[in-house]
Amino acid sequence: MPSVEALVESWEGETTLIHRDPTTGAHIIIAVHSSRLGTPSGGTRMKHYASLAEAVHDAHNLARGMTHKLALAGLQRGGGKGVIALPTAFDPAARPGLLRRYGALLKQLGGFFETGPDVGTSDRDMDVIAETGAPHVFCRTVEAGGSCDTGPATALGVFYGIQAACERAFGAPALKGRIVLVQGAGSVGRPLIGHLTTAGATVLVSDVDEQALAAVLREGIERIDPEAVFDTDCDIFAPCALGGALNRETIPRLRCRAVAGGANNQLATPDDAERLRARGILYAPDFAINIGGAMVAVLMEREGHSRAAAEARLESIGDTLRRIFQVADEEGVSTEAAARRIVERRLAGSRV
Ligand code: PPY
Repeated sequence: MPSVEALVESWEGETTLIHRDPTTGAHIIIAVHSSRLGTPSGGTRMKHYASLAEAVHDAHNLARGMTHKLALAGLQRGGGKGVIALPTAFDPAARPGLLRRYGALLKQLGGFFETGPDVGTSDRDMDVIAETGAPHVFCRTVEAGGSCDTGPATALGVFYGIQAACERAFGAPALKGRIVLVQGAGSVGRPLIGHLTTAGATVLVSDVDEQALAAVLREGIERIDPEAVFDTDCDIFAPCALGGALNRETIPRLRCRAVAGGANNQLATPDDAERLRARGILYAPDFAINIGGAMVAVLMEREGHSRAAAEARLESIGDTLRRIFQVADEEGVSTEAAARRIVERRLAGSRV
């Protein structure tokens, strides 16, 4: 991993802000990738990292992803991401205080960056951050007046994306009889499995967390050993765990026709998009397919939509993917490159 200084020097985004919380020793990183289309927005990831550089690197990549996904979805917001890098042996009793100080920082920044939940934070955490950070906080609980956790909306958007990928790969969007392997049975994987089984798909699932797995296993759902995920025959592989699932080691092993899942940053490196293309595996770019959570939050909390109206917009994720597949064909590039080209054209045509 390069040094923090080297990461900050080489990043193409607008701002890297690093704040140390003296009470806990945690580092708060706010990475603003682009404010071109509007207020930089993105979830806050809270976890322990091996080093500050790892945390900054994650914040940079996730913030870039937010710019791409918001622009692709046609939402007038810029991309950013918050990372709270916890010290080793973090005392859970210190959590509310840390979240309130994070909220105070957001308030001080005055709308420079607005946040919502991500891995390691929930709608209840957003309530705590909003005590000091409102109005710059999305996805508070319904009781607190927010649009609540993003997992179910992200999952529904991924489901529409999987249908679009099926249509492209097999000529019809129907999932009946298709085999879908879901990697990760967390906040997105779990509701996604529900949509898939309702649509008649055969679902295979894997998770390193036995408890998460137990919560989704029922009749007809087959469990796959985490080690065997990349070697298992399926029609669609849906990565819904942490990033980096697709890399030079795993791509040659894949036995699917398409990859379409909810995780952020699925490709370990940009070259991995070409590796998938060379193998004839259709890839639904992560930042195109996993915008559902942020989309519903932005539409409900900033554009006055009802939940039903916001959820109806999730179907547009299928349209976006169809457009990406078309551009990839027409321009002879990977779907990832096609999606980036669409984003660049959007950003170039922006009002700034
Ligand atoms: C994401 O979609 O990856 C998020 O970070 C979630 C989010 C982003 C912006 C507003 C609300 C939720």
